[in-house]
Amino acid sequence: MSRKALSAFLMLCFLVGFFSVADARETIKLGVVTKPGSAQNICAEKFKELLESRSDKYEVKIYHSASLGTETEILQQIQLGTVQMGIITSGPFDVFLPEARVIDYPFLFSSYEEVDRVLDGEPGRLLLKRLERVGFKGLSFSENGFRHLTNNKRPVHSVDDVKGLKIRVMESVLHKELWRLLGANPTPMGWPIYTELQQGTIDAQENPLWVIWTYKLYEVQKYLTLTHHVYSAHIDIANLKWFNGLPPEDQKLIEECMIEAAHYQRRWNRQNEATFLKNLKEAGMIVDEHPDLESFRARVKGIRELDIFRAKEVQELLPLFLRAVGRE
Ligand code: EAX
Repeated sequence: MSRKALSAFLMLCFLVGFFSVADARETIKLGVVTKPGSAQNICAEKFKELLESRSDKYEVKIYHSASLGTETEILQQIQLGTVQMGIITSGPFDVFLPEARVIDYPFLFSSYEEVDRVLDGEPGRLLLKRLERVGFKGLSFSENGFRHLTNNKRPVHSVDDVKGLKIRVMESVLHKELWRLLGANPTPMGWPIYTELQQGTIDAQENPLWVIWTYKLYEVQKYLTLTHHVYSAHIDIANLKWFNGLPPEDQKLIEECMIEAAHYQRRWNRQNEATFLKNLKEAGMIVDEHPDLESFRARVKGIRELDIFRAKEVQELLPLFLRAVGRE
């Protein structure tokens, strides 16, 4: 090889090497159960955009539309470390960490301001920290929203109308107990559930308005009751071991990007809520906007006495959350 050819060859090797190093971003697998356009996905996409624009070290690959299974299954994969991150509804966390169910305590929050104050404050921080016990790094809370009841049997105005409804609930210990207390016949199932509703295996389900709209549940559910019975967060998490193995400045960046994405997504949820309700009415759902919530509250009053809330680790957090909303 002539000297000229050799130096051209070396230059080529250098350039190839340079570009492949510059392009070698580490892939972060991030799981959400929902499809594009959903609350979880809005947060995931924002996080991806922020992190990839602020660092050239990572590429975020979003696994969505149940491609990794149900939320419970995604949580298991994050725990194992085969998936690094996830944006997961708070409900199913209580199978992994009982105290996570304090967020979903029925009728806990009465406004979004209260939600932000508590989840962004000390109680929320403590709960995120507790997740480390089961192998998760808790980064932030984004939002599923206040949950409402839909069914295909009859208008539900007071709690007595719930009696005997076959309702799908999340794979959560609390949600199953809650609907049992309310008089329904609850079956825990992962997401999605359109087919089960369509085929009539179940009569009812409960979810925030965006879900009922985005997943076209109005096609298979006639009645909507604005029960606001549970505020549902997403907990935005990473595998703890993976996260702790990253350079500190990257940990900080990832956390910042997720917090920012979560705040962006909460705004999106709140800004669009009225439109979702309008759309659902226009789609023909029969909506009870002012149900007899007192009857619901009265029925679940004793929930605190159940073992699921008396467990020691739950008791360590519940009073804190109740106090934070002025309930004790
Ligand atoms: O976000 O399973 C559920 O009911 C969740 O709210 C669902 O993932 C939609």
